[in-house]
Amino acid sequence: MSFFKKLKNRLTRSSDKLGDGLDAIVEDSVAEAEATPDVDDGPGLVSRVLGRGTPGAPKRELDDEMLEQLEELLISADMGVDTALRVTANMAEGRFGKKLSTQEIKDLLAEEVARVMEPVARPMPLYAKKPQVVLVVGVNGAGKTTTIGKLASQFRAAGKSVVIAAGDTFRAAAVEQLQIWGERAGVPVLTAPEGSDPASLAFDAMVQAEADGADLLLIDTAGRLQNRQDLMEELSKIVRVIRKKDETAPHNTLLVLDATTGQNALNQVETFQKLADVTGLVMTKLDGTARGGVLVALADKFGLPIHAIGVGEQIDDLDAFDPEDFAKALTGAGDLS
Ligand SMILES: Nc1nc2c(ncn2[C@@H]2O[C@H](COP(=O)(O)OP(=O)(O)OP(=O)(O)O)[C@@H](O)[C@H]2O)c(=O)[nH]1
Ligand SMILES: [Mg+2]
Repeated sequence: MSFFKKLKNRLTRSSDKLGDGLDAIVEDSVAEAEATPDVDDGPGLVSRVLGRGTPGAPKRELDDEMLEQLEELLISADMGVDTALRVTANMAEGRFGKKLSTQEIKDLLAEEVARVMEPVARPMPLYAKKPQVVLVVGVNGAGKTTTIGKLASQFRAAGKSVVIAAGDTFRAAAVEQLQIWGERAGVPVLTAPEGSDPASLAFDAMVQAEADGADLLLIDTAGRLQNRQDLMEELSKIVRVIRKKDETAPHNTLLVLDATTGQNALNQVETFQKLADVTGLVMTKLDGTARGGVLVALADKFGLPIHAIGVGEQIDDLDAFDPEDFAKALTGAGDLS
């Protein structure tokens, strides 16, 4: 299955919501106009006239009212107010007063979304450094451990040797979960007893990964801590300790975000940027959420690279982020209907 089809299937709820909303924006206005025909210049009449060559494709004039409806629709899809306003303003530029069909509106919207997303669609950079240390952070339940399993599997398939450090030492279940992922991915998982210091495990993992000649060391961290102060101290201690071994580490700090949290993802980026030197994002749970628009807001606001997106719970449910496919899937522009 092509990436687009898969994403479209998985993003169904986002794209249905946006796509249906866009359909309604044109169709409602046309239905309204037809119910109260304006003999001079009603959109119903005009669309009937214009629609001669394209039966079944009603058009609507791009005016203030339509822009407002578009803004509302984008905000309801979690694009955030600032981004929704910017995207609709860009769409309207040079097109005010023009008649547009739903398909044309979807295409324009997809184009704008793709333009915002293009600069952030970058895979996780790989360096010559051995081991390249990847610290994975994020709130409780965001999908850190799952993403590490998926990443380990992908890097391994690409011929890299990978080691995972189970840095969430607070829960025995967290270590077990990571061990299962390690088995699936065929990657060793370094663990420490429950309750032991994650920073010292990270250091031991550095030593081990170096001795093994590993290309990549993926370090999992705990999402659930008493408070932000604890989380900050924990993360900065891990960084401090691994820098004793390699002062350039960590080489990547991935922030994992759960798409279903919607606008809250923006707050999480702000918080984690204060706690750690976030170098890139992974957005999980894009399958089955109607909140995919938050990615556009994130890209627009922070410009951090989006390395990958999670589209399911299985090991191969992590995809590279493709801005055009994403934009089409989100807006329903790729629909043939
Ligand atoms: N549908 C879907 N579920 C996902 C995705 N990524 C992770 N999950 C699920 O989200 C839940 C939490 O994932 P974890 O990987 O345990 O999250 P975590 O960030 O490690 O959580 P803590 O260790 O508690 O901080 C699990 O049930 C995963 O299967 C995704 O892309 N799509
Ligand atoms: Mg975890």
